[in-house]
Amino acid sequence: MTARTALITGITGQDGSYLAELLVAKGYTVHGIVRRASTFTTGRIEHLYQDPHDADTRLFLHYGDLTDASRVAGLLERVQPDEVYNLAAQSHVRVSFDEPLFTADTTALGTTRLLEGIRTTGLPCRFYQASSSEMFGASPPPQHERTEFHPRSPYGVAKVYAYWITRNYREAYGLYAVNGILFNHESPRRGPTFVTRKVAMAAARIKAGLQDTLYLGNLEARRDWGYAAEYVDAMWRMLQQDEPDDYVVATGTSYSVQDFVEHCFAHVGLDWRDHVRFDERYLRPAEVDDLVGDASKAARVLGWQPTVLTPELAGLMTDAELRQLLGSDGAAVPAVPAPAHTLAPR
Ligand code: NAP
Ligand code: F7E
Repeated sequence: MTARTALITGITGQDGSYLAELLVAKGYTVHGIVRRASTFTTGRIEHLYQDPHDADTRLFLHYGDLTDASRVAGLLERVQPDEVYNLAAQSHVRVSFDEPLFTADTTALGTTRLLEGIRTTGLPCRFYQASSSEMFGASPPPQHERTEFHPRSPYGVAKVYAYWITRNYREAYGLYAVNGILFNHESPRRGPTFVTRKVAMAAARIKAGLQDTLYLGNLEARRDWGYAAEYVDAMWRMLQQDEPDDYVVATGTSYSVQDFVEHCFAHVGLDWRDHVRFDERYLRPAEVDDLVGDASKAARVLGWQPTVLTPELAGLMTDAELRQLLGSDGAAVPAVPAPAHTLAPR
């Protein structure tokens, strides 16, 4: 056990919640930055939350936004973290085509605001940047740490900027700053408009008789899908090395969107062809066709290995949705709200 302090941006997101769990379990005091909204956005970390008045509280939340440089610097000064994990981003690729400037401000410049805050306050902390396989874009697989970047979306471009500013602060100022280049990782906590969660939710809802049709875009794109709960461990390992470096984190396997759909529907005894329909609104102006990561460096240096591969992931995500829908006696619970993607077409 350790008495270290971590600051997590994006703590309310999928990865932020798993990372907060991991660090609290390791004995860290964890501080998270939360955007102010008119409703609570802390659902994914509710189980970790303790009254800040309790003497043994080790999770603290602070309002803040990566677009606000003075707030970011002020929080760094106040929290005095040993480790900073920058997970905050406008992380949806399709949305980044609609909101390229907001995506750049948060996902690219937000990283510089944090790094500048660390540099100007002189904090001796370690910095993790959530880089993405989307940076490889059109470069053919398998992709590894030396593969050329060819991003295909404003999101991918913003992540390339964030990758290089992280390396630049390492080279220019000697900061301990690393890039984790993570391939797609999913879980029951995945946002409902990403394809895996959207499919798992629909398969369960169709099985429960609450929905009949699922509209999707490109079924041919291939992704290297791993399990988010395992990937946050790789983030932590990167900050425990003697020297800062960059690492690809992936399973090394590739499946198409159609494969994922088939797995989820077959898992609940359905034929996907009876329910899935095409809708062009889910296509992107430019697509990333084929991502397969080579994570041999992470295995060799960090001792990190994935254990959950895509077929198992599809099963566990679909099971989680079914558990949400079905009562303990197996009866369908009728008052389940419609999934977000039916409200906001994304
Ligand atoms: P996510 O679920 O979309 O979470 C994103 C987090 O960023 C949320 O907590 C969100 O807050 C916060 N955020 C967004 N804009 C912000 C801003 N301007 N200021 C402060 N916070 C802001 O993403 P994720 O899947 O956990 O991914 C974590 C990170 O890894 C992201 O940077 C993502 O781009 C990157 N990444 C993800 C994957 C993947 O497959 N999941 C792969 C490679 C890289 P709200 O809750 O208020 O929206
Ligand atoms: O799309 C296709 C879509 O939105 C996967 C983010 O975490 O991983 C994620 O980005 C594929 C694409 O994830 C639908 O065209 C078909 O080819 O689940 P996604 P993503 O774009 O790979 C990377 C590594 C990140 O860093 C990002 O932050 O699925 N697809 N039909 C669809 N996608 C969506 N969302 N919805 C559909 O209806």
